[in-house]
Amino acid sequence: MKITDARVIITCPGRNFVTLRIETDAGAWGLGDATVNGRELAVASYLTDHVCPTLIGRDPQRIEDTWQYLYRGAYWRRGPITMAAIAAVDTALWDLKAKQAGLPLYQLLGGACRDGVMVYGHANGETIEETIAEARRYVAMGYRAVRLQTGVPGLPRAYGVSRDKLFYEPAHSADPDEQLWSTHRYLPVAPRLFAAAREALGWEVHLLHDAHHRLSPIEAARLGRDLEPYRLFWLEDATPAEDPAAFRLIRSHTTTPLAVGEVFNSIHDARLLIEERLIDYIRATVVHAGGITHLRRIASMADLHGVKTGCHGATDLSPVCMAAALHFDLSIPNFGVQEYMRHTQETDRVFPHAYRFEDGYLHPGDAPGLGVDIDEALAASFPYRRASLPVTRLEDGSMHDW
Ligand code: CS2
Ligand code: MG
Repeated sequence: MKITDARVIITCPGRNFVTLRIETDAGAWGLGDATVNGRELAVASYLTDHVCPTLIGRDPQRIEDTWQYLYRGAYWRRGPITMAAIAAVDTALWDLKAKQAGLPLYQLLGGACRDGVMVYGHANGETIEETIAEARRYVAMGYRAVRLQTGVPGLPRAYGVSRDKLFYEPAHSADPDEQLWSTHRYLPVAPRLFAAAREALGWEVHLLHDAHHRLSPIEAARLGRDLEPYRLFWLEDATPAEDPAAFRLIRSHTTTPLAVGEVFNSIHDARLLIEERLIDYIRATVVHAGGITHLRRIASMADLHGVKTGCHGATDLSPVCMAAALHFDLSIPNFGVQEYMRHTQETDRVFPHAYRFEDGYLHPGDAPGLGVDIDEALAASFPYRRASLPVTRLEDGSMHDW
């Protein structure tokens, strides 16, 4: 079997998505997600200009060899753009192989380890009351885990607190929107939110929170301690993810479980955190961490050290990535939870998919391959729109993480 075509499809059904489609002389084809929020065209060019020409004529069945060829062969290893491009090829090849076998991908990955994939939804509100009302809606829909984010008085439009309900899109303007941050204002609010949430929602539902890399290590340690009485499932991205040693300090002060890694693209980003057991959940996901082949390696290393997975699943990860993550989640022993932000109806129409939500769990379905298609004619009716993630300044106008 030979690859005869590899092309990039860019579409914006509410937000931008970059998808790679690989075709073969045997008629089998596969899809891979290559979306990097706010930097979509860089990955599209990396694929179209540098990777796709080298794929033509290759045997699509050689998934590991192709991964090594693209990773080692480029000389410039790692990095979000490179790894998203490799991820797209890798995902498309797994999709193709599973379709050839007539099996849903999770069967090729060793079969199901569980009946379904527990997911968490997103409750956002300007006030604590509004956030809790949203969380109630998720619990009523059957969710067993909910992430809670609330507005901070004095900080208009805090990052990660969506005004939209059910959907959430931080990249909302062509040029970066400038937002304000003050940890001093935020720190007392989060424990109040979770005290009220436990009071209103009880203790059965899992509660999660994301600090979006905004705290210093000692502030994160304080927040972790203050949240201990409310037994969070996790506190995510407490400090900037490029400084793993900061987690030694946080870990030594708090028993609140810690999650990090949605911005990781390589096993090397996660190594110290996992080997020293500084985190409880690793957030790396298929598209941003080198595809299924590389993510399996990260998950195996995590399993050795008692760390579970919690794949990133925001709306900027396309249904192709979501499906790939679900097949992966179903098949690994150390799965923890999967983030699930719903896509818009337009996105779901462009990417018809077999995965389904039931009783707080997602299941990838039993269609051969990933179980996701792309309606190319419809995709073409939603042309690319430049969109950037916001930039954050402190109250004195300076730029620092905290
Ligand atoms: C967030 C993301 O889902 C999360 O946990 O941190 O929404 C993140 O802000 C976006 O995916 C960035 O593209
Ligand atoms: Mg996050």
